[in-house]
Amino acid sequence: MNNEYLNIHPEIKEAIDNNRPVVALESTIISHGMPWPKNVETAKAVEDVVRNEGAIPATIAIKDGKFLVGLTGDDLEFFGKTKNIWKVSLRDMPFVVSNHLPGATTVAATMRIASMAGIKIFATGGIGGVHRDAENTMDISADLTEMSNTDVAIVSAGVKSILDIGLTLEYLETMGIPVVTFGQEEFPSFYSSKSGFQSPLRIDDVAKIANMLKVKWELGLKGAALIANPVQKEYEVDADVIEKHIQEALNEAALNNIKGKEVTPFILKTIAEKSNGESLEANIALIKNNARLAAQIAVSYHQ
Ligand code: PSU
Ligand code: MN
Repeated sequence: MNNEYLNIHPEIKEAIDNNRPVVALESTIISHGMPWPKNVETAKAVEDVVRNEGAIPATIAIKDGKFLVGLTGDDLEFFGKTKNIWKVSLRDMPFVVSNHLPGATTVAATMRIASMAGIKIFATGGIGGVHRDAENTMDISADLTEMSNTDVAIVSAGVKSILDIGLTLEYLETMGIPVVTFGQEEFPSFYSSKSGFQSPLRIDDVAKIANMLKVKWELGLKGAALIANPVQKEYEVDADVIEKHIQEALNEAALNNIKGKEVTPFILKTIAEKSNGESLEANIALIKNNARLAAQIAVSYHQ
């Protein structure tokens, strides 16, 4: 907590010190996951959702050599509007911090900073995972390895089908990460409540999820749990339509020789363009939905 690199907003610090519910939120989705101004509007709306459930939002980013836990409205504008914000996963952290560069944090980096600050629950849209063709590219997100390490629960809308969902679930199993779907048997695939994969666990009751987290960490079982929250029916995007956009986006990524950390943002952006904003509307709806569930879990966890 006395980490000199941590800059925790006083309201959040007070909540953490008094064991009150706080929900961490990431910033890569703001700088690299959505276009301006929807990104900033959404980031603010998501914070409001968390507050309305009785928890304190803690959006996390990197600026001026510090890990910011809690962003001001001006910070949100800055990270939403500025070009060339670094997308910071764990391997980028020392470079970005030591050079005082502005950085948006991925799930992996956000989890690590949340954990340093003492925050247990984190809401996002989609996590990174094992990419399609990973058997050739070795493209596996550091989000997964970080989840095996750091004691923060993540609420997401499942795993986006730009990834290989089956391999991602296998990897989560290997890493010992509990995967719970809220309210249904099937693991969701971000834009769709379906994926064709059975969820390893199903829990319909928020208090039971919070209790499972408590027990996991009391048992000394390190690492995250993934809470998959299916997108609401009215915002679902037809899986065949999304698949067509994904195929095209993957082809364009290959043609443009997109590699490494650029792959995920490139594919997300291309799908959003091709779907004429339909995928963006789903994205906004589901992240609010995840923030709501995460806040409810945090409230229950901190009772
Ligand atoms: N998937 C999404 N939306 C996102 C991301 C992934 O549906 O915004 C972002 C998250 O910040 C995630 C990161 O942590 O991409 C993963 O990037 P990579 O695949 O390069 O590890
Ligand atoms: Mn990758």
